[in-house]
Amino acid sequence: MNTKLTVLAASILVMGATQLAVAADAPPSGHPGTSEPELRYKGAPVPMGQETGPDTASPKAPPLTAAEFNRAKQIYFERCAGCHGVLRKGATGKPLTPDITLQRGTDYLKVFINYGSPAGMPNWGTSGQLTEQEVDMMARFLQHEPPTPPEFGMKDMKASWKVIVPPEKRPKKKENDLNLDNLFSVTLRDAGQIALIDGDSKKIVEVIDTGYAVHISRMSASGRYLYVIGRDAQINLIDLWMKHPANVAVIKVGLEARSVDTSKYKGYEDTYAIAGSYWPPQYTIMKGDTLEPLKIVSTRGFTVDTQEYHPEPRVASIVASHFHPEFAVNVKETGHTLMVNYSNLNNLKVTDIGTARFLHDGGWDSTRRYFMVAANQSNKIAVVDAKEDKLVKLVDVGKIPHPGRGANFVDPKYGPVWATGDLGDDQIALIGTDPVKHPKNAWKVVRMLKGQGGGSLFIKTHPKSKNLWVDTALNPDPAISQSIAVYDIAHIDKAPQVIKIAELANLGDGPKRVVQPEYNKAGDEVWFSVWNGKTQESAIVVLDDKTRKLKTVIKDKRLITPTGKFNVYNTQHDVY
Ligand code: DHE
Repeated sequence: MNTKLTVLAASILVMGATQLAVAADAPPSGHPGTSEPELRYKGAPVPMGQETGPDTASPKAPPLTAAEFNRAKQIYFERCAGCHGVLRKGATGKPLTPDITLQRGTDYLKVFINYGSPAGMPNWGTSGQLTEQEVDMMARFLQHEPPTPPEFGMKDMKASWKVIVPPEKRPKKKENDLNLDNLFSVTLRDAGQIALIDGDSKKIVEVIDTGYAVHISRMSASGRYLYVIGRDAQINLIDLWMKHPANVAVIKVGLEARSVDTSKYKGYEDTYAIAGSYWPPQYTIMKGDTLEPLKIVSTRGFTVDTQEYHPEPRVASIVASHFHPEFAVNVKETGHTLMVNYSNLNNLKVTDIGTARFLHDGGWDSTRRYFMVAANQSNKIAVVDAKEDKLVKLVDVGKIPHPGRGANFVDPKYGPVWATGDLGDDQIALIGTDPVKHPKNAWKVVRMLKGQGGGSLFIKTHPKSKNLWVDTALNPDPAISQSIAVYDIAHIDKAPQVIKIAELANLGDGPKRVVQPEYNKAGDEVWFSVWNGKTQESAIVVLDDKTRKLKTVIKDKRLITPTGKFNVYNTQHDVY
């Protein structure tokens, strides 16, 4: 391991010992002006702590000892960088660069850190999360030049890249009896693992080590390869054809990341993988079957509206187009959706579509032509036409939309719609998606449903289902975060039924957040994670979609902090 990676590994160990701010059992913010779901969600730690360049004390700033500098840096990455940016140039939170902080001075900064602000800054001091000494130390630290984490280029990627089983040594055909179409890859977030669960028997087939605070899984076009990304920007490539599916390649594409996908256009099935990083701000195209890094592209640039330079616009969701050999790469802070054409990597063609700032998650409409992506802090959904490669519309929705990949169904009155729930309020927006047969409704909010409350993360249905499921995993009220709302699509304007999912799991203590509905391949079962703290028991609850009655509870001591669940067939074919 080279020095940089050794330092990184050490910093990850440090982070591993710290409880994540956004973990299921994170303490509430306690600040009246700050919505708790928002804080739980976005104020997450950056897994890099010590992995920064040399510390430079600024002569004009109040003094800090080396030990204080190190501790302050750690606290900054754990608690502040998620909102204020790694470089402190501002992201969803305000910029905190020395030109601003020096003018404010220590006392002013201390008040802010202590009491928070109605604009969303938590009260780190009065909530007891930082001691008086720590508040004072942070106020002084913020007046020094921000320590900058290193870049991560081809040399670093190659040093981290390992092909565990080369393609020629892999099976020529499927060597296990698994019904791969109905296999689920389940994120075991705080264990840094995924569990492969057989959707037919509901048994755990394998538990596989992945990156730190593992985040999402995506499937190759053929359904053979599973790609898993951790927050530490580690990608694990798992071959589902092996007798015992296992890692066949691994790489790190940066210091922090969230998204991965694979080429799905005809003729390019399984050819390329792509991952977007939060730090450094870049995306990397890799060989699909080995993860060999081929091309790295920076996303630094200008905001779409005010056209100001942003030094660290993070890469949020990425999806693979079905209309062109392209990936849609969403650059968060600047608000650009990049259609990256992978047919010629040396002469890379990128169509830069200006959408809206703070792009986050999203999914296709039912025709897979229009990509619907949440610009979350802008309270908008951007509709991108992947055939014509252009912005169709920015649709105003509720506060902080968070669709996951969203839900497609046919509204009894308005025709085909795609839906999102919100983190910041109790609304669920239904947006018309059929410009041909329902042109009047297209790209408009045709209905706003009322949900259980804010803190919604994921919404789901299936083409064969008559139900629409909406979670409220981050709502501060346990009665709401532990249950799910289900709407009858045929009577979509009727109040939803509320099902107490966590209660069905019959677990011990803990937050037991009910998160991310996911269907099986047949579309007749829906799975929910009951996400508990790392040392508490969690479970997956499976309901019969038609009767809405309990089918099974999956419990196993290896099911540590299950969150996202990815059915192979539905993920491979973008069914949602
Ligand atoms: Fe996620 C998707 C980023 C916290 C569970 N999350 C995404 C995507 C992004 C993102 C950009 C879209 C990826 C894509 O489609 O290519 N998530 C972030 C964050 O920046 C954030 C707010 C804070 C952080 O530090 O990571 C964050 N995410 C969480 C969680 O705390 C969740 C609830 C639990 C967990 O496992 O960590 C969580 N995110 C998920 C899931 C998806 C996701 C399950 C995929 C949903 C899907 O159906 O595709």
